[in-house]
Amino acid sequence: MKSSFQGLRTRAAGALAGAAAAFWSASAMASDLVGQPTPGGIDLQPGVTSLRHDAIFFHNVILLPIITAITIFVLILLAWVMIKFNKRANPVPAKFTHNTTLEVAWTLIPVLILMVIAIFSFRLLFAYNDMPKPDVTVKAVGYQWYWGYEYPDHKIGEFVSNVLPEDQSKAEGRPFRLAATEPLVVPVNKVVRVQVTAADVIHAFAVPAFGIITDAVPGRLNETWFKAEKTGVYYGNCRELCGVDHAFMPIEVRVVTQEEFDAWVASKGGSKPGAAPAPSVTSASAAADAGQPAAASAVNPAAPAPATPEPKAPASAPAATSTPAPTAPAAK
Ligand SMILES: [Cu+2]
Repeated sequence: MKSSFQGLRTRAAGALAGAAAAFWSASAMASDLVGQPTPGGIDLQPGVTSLRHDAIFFHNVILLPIITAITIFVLILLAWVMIKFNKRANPVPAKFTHNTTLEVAWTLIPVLILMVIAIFSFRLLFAYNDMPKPDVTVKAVGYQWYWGYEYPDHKIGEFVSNVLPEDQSKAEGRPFRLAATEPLVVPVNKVVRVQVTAADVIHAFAVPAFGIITDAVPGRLNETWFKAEKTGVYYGNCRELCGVDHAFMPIEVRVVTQEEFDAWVASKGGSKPGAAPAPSVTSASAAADAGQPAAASAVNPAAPAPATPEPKAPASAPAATSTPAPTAPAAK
């Protein structure tokens, strides 16, 4: 699926990619920032995952030329009608009401266009859905108004990621409202599964450079994935209007080498998946957030299914929180 997309991409690059795509991207490409928006930039933010490349291809090479061609065609038709068939140029209008050839054409041609779009669209949709075996699982919980991150397989309990204050952002030369106090750290060229949920209202986890956006819904565990090709810092935001500080819950993802990632995991008190279970702080910290996060901690035990059984979590979760937590009993 992916290879056919790539093959098409290279073939189309020579022929089709010209015109619209080149026009749009050339103007902004020279100075495009990777992983964050470019001031005054047009075109989509460049990406570092294969899905993002496919999505950009779909937009720039398939959709944009089709939309442009249809718009120009309709514009020409309108102009033709206005000039040729106005009252002065054509005082006696024709009386016919049907034209079979024309009617068949204006039914069939749009159907064919939609079918072409659907082929590419569904391919992309399936590619998004086909998550390879994940190497790293992270859980992102949306709160009003910050993110909580957790690495269930690495036994790293939930930690809070807030917006980096403006003065601090300036001092450190990092983009305000994109930089976060605690980044999400992931290894490069590894499949990262992101499980997304929320504890209060609906949020959405979006990182344009990875081409992902997933709703964070209380009581639901959504899932998406990415595999970053390059190390670097990639920014995203909450993408669902969630209250007054919606604009202040950025997502900062640091893609690092495996060694750096292992060091970071160790610095967070985590362990490699499959290693002896470290004293788990997962359920304790989730419960310590008190009140509303109950939904998030209730969802937790069922889904991630860590390699080592963790009897403590299901046992302590219902005790610590006031909700009955119906999903708790033994995962798998
Ligand atoms: Cu929001």
